[in-house]
Amino acid sequence: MDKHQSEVTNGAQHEEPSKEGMSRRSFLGAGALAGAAGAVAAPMTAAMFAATAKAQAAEIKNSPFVHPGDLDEYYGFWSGGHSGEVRIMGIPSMRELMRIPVFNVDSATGWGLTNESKRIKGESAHLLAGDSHHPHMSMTDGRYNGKYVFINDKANTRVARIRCDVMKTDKMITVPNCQAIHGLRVQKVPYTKYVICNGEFEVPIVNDGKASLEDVSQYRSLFNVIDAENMEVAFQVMVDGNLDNTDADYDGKYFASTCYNSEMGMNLGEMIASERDHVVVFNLARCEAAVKAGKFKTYNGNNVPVLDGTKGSDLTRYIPVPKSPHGMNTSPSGKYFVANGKLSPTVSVIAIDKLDALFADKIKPRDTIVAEPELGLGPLHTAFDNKGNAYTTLFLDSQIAKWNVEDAIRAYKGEKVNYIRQKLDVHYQPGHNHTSAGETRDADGKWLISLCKFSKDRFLPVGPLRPENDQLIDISGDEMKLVHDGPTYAEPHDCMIVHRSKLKPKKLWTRDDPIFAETVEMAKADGVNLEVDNKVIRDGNKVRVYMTSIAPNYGMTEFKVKLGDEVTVVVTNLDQVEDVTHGFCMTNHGVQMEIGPQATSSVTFIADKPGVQWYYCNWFCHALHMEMRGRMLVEA
Ligand code: CUK
Ligand code: CUA
Repeated sequence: MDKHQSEVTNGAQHEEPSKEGMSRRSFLGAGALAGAAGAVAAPMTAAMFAATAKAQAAEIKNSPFVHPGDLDEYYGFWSGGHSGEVRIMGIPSMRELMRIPVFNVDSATGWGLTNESKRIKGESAHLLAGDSHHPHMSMTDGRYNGKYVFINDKANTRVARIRCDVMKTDKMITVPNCQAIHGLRVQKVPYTKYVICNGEFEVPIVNDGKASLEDVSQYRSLFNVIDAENMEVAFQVMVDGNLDNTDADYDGKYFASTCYNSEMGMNLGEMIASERDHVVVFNLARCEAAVKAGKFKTYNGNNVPVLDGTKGSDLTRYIPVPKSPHGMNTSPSGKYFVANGKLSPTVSVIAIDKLDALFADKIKPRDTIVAEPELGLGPLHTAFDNKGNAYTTLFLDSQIAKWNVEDAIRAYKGEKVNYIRQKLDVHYQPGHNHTSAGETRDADGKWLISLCKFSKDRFLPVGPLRPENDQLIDISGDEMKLVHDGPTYAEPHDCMIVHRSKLKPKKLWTRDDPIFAETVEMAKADGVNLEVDNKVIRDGNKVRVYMTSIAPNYGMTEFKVKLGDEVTVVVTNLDQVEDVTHGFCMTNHGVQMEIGPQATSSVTFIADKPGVQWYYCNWFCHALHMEMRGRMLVEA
């Protein structure tokens, strides 16, 4: 137990941390027996009291109940699906700690409205919607490093990055040459140099309006490799079929993506016609060498190298698996890629240590499959513990199947072993699931989240639109135990659970933060010292209003502009006090924003209404928060 972890637990446990490997059930069992003996026979001895206290401590440790004032042991990062955001959860309490607007517009923080957020959104600043699916944290040597969380936007073919020191989106790109970025993961080893993601929908590779709806021979789906630090597409790999989900190995050599619709059908009937689809494995070293050697083409007027990874290429291998696989998950042992069957009741286990031989053409693609356990109906995604077990969501059965990977491999060889350990009902129709640190070497086998698409009868009815249900499952014992139902709004697809020791978010902004560096530069050019000045700068019909804020005052409580001016208000929050966030809202102009302590934020609007317009602070900051306001006079 590390220091951080012991801080999280309760007082009783500080004296007697339960030992790793000692199951909760056996612990509880011993305590319960001691208690029962005490009740029927002689008064409890000191030893019995101690045993009971121990049992209670063990109970508390695995309880999802986090007492008021206590902190969670894990951060959870949840995608917000077609709400376009990312949410931070506390695990195991399942308390929602924060929302990070990404592809959506956020009225509270001004994300999508402020100049800083528009700069980050770049060419897609005009887009106000998104569909976020897969949040994944950067890693070093196969372990979360607390630096970034990456997330895809299926709706608008984008990838964004969240900076974990401030928990704000700091980069966003639109990926060219493809449509609908879906599966996204990170390179795990040696570190996250690349973010990998799939362009799901196949489109004409030159999509200039000259392609037809009938001839689909030039339609392609692309695998995208993005430089994680500068957030530029390093290269793309063209494949056959369309790509779905993806994951990386623990050797820094291979990426694997599931591929459904290998028939390249354009409607449902055509898409599910063939009995087999495939997993595409990408050879990173060969891809990088091909880019270096200039063995690529460019399309659609951009300069992103596109490699040919279609069948027969030496950059890829196609491993046939039962039809329409969906989730792709690497076991934390680093030994296996698991492709989840979706339309097949099986998952396909690919031995990563056989891939060298596959790429050397010494074995056939199917020779890499070492197990294909039958788990139930609609397997979508698989998570792992640290004891060799896997947990697969069964969408149609509304269950999670716990199975043992090595036993499934033995069964595939013909041995009579039961690899299924347990099936647990979840409520209802689970998509993704995720275990604590389960996509890293730190998988700890404590918690499992099941992201259920339907809640049906689990909560008070709230009209035709119902919440989804994120269920928390204790997997620390031999049996999975459902411990919490958590309603969520549209639509967490995926999540990940990070031990709190991995993250050290800032309490205040630093004045030189790159997120508002351009605004600081603009002030400098205007001769404004943001730390002290409250000034109006006129530049033709553009007006820049610089003001400071310290609770409960704006540094400027009135200013004048002319009707039709383009007004940029820049607020610098000089408060040095944690948690004192101010806001700026210009009434009747549709603009508002958050200004965190020591941050600078700006927003631009047209002064299109003559007369007096009040502006006010919309983040509650002080007993005199209501009084924190001022007037803009728009002269006709
Ligand atoms: S996908 Cu949603 S359930 Cu976008 Cu990861 Cu599988
Ligand atoms: Cu400042 Cu409310």
